[in-house]
Amino acid sequence: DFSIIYSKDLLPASGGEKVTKEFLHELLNILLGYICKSSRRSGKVLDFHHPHQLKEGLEGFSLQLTDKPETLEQILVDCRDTLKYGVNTGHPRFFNQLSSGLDLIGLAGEWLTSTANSNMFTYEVSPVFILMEEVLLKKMQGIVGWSDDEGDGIFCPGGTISNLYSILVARYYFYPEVKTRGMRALPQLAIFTSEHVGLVNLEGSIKCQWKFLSSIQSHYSVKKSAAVLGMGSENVLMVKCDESGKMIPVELESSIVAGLVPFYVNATAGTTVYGAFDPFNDIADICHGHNLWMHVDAAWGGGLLMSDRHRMKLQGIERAWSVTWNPHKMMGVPLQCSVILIKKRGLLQDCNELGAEYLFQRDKPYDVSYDTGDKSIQCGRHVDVFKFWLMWKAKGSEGFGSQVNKCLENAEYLYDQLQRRTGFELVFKNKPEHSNVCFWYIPPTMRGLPPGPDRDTRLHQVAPRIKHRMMEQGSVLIGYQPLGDKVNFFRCVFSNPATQQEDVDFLLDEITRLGND
Ligand code: ABU
Repeated sequence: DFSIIYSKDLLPASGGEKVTKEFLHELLNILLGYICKSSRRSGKVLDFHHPHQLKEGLEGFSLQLTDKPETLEQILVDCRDTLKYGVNTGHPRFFNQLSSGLDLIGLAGEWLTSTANSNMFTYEVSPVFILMEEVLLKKMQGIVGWSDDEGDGIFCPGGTISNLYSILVARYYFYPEVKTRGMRALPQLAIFTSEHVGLVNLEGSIKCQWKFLSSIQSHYSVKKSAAVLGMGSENVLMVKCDESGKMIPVELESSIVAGLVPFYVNATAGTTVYGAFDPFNDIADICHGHNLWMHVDAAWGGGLLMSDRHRMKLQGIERAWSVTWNPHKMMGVPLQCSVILIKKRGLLQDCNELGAEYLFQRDKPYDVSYDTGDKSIQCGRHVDVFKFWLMWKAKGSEGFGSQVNKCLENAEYLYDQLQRRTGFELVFKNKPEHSNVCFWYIPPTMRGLPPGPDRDTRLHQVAPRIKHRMMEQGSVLIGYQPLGDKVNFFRCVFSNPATQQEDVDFLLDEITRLGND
């Protein structure tokens, strides 16, 4: 009876072992119930409530904190409710984000990680996890195509931070004095990235034809990093892309000659919206010719390196000086799990090391090069490595490869269906390279309208309206956005191995049903 038991009765309270086990068993039952339901197609993807409704409290679920402790009975109810009002990102019909699914080995890894409750800064407190990090980083560097005597890296919190590391280290490589003297010691530097990755204020730079013409912002991490690092977001220069979202090398070449003091180019493996892969070899040639740091943001596309069928899309990535790769996206590792790989050894440490003596003493009784925490810009660092290591053990590299292949097969199936069904239009005609499929739904009343501003104005409102209805019904979830001169369109992405072709059919049926005006 948990109604008279409180957290103080759990371990380490004396005699608390029995009640601790009972409490955790009860919690486990809640989690298992949720896990089993999460992949059932009959269940909802979400039970949407507005912020004010959740804040006001629903059916006894209150977010407010009290001075007096609650009973464990209430704590268990709170756990159940938290899951109930959240979004089931493991549902086979959750297509909203690049990271989705619920890998059970990964989940087991996350549970173990929380149980160990350790910190990644030193070997002394995380001996096993530190060595696992080394094993995984080496493995990933090998897969990228770097030789055994090159490669360094660190796990960090998300792709944006991984990209930030790459700019930080690149800047240090060319201008090591920045570490002590700051930006005043440097010329005005320019960073280059594709317009599908940066963020363009179209009001300023491209003529607006329609009022809804959007910023091109597939992913904003490069601009954000430039702002955080004191380099200025305006010094990130956008390189034009072709129709399918790939950076055009000659455009890069011409922006470089025109610009400030160039030092860094971000190429992308799998842009956020289109899933495009830049031409890495061409970009590497240009970087080599101008002595520029070449980074590949493979946060989303890195997973394709695991597939024999698809890894050629990343040809040339081995020539990059740094690579971002998020196993929490295409490889299905539970959030969060992101890596920055740096080709030249020692740079990461030199760039970030401050040698705090309360952590990184040099006279410890072991090889202190394993105190890798000073490579990081953080102090405390979560253990993101174990769940990934455990999944790799459980699937092998081959298992990840099959998982990726399956997701891309689903994307191809959707691409084919969109061309067969009435009322759907592809945003770009080419077969998708990644698992992103971008399309419009044209409601019956709009079919036959001539192209032009009036049609665009109406079409711009279609995807948000359908998504609104989708959220209310909770049957399926997919994202939408405008991009450049393209009005709001749906982006479907596949990264959940639980998704089957029947879910793709369901998605299209549901859009048709909800989009009927
Ligand atoms: N890091 C980009 C994530 C965006 C998305 O899931 O759609």
